[in-house]
Amino acid sequence: MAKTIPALIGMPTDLGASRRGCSMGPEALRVAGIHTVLQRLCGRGVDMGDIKGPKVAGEVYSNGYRHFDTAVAWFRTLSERVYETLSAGQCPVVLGGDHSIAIGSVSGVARYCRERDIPLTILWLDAHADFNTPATSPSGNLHGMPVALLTDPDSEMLRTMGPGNAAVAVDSFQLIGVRSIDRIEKQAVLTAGLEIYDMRRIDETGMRAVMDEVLDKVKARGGHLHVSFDIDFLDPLIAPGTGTQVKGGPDYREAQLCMEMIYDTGLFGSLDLVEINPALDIRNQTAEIAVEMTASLFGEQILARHGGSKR
Ligand code: HAR
Ligand code: MN
Ligand code: MN
Ligand code: MN
Repeated sequence: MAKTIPALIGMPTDLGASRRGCSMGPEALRVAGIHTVLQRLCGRGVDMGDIKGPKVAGEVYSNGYRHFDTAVAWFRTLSERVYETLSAGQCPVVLGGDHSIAIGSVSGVARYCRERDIPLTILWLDAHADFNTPATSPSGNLHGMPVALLTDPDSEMLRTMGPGNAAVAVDSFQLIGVRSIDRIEKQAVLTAGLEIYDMRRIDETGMRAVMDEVLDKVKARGGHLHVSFDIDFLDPLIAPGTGTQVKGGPDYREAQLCMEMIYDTGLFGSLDLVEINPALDIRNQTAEIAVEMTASLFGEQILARHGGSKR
């Protein structure tokens, strides 16, 4: 899918997070030049503009969720847009927004793959496991729940989003960079058998060995690779513009290697860029780093390797 046409889809919402501001993420990424970079690397690219959805008025809690009804409307639209984009042979690049929007994007990708019998792997790059449920969440915030809600066969969220939005198998997910899990969430992760490459693992063996192991599994499976990139994956020293910083993440080169190795598989086909909060950033540096990481995912290389791209 590497030669595909990237299609930017803005999701300007922060209803899944406590701290407001990542609704400005799509514009910050555009200002940082994401469109120009992708056009340079892919020859062309389209900007489909921003999805529109309901604004949140005050705090609305129901059944352990904050803003369930509002979220459903946004996610349903995104799921359809991502599905249509893939069906048109393009590569959706979803500009968040908080990480709950991945419920919409992954759901759309999963529908596309399911209908065509294409195996799907989701690389979840994140400081957090995002495996809370309304029952376990300390906050009710949807951005702490997407992996759990996407993998639950009885998911109230997916059901309410409508037909086509079915649960994704737990073993489709590979989490990388995790270093913050809530107490009950940790138990749930173990019970579910979710595959997590935490920071200690990266420290012990290095990013290269971790990515070799993960990507060997991805290549054996084949099919479609979706990358859900939560910017808090990165060390906050290089990416401070995010609402839930956690110390001790991958540094610039570790993260770039991760992206370069993903590109090399030739299976990468859709992307979320989430949790960039311009209200907390310094001169848009976090959005700029996100664009630099995205460039590597789309094949930018220091020097051509493996007889591959000279871009
Ligand atoms: N685990 C906490 C919660 O569920 C914090 C989750 C923060 N999530 C994100 N996305 N920033 O990874 O509330
Ligand atoms: Mn996340
Ligand atoms: Mn996170
Ligand atoms: Mn390190």
